[in-house]
Amino acid sequence: MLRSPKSVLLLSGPNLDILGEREPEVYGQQTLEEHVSAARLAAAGRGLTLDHLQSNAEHVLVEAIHEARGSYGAIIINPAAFTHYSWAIHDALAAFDGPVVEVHLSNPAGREQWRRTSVVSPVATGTIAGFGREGYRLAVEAVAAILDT
Ligand code: CA2
Repeated sequence: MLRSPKSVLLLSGPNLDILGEREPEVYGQQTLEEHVSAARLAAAGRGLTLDHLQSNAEHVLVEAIHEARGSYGAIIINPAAFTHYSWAIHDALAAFDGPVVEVHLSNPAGREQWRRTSVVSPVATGTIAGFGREGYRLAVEAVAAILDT
């Protein structure tokens, strides 16, 4: 596939597929599908196309990041629990040559100690965290702003 600077790959890590079913006080009541729809709407409004992949498997996300090289203009990723320890995702993102926006529904910096480390942040252009249902839309706005400059 030829690289399209106006295309965004949205990646969702483990357990995000069961969002909305438990811990609504932490993650909200929206399902992942609803967050993805909000992201797609925001992308369309900014003239971007958006593809989404959710996986509970680290290697699937790593391979998707590899394949994004040369085909997507930007990556938005909620690595979920992989945020805190996946050096494989860190290394894959480091090899991607466009903007990378890390997004979290909750604010991990205000939660348990083990969530306060992100191994993804050092290779992200920036992070959006703690804005709940607004987070995915804000991540798309951030990407659009960066791709416009
Ligand atoms: O706040 C976020 O978006 C997180 O990336 C969500 C992850 C968590 O491990 C990160 O520290 C922060 C959790 C993903 C979903 O976990 C669920 C747990 C219970 C019920 C439904 C989903």
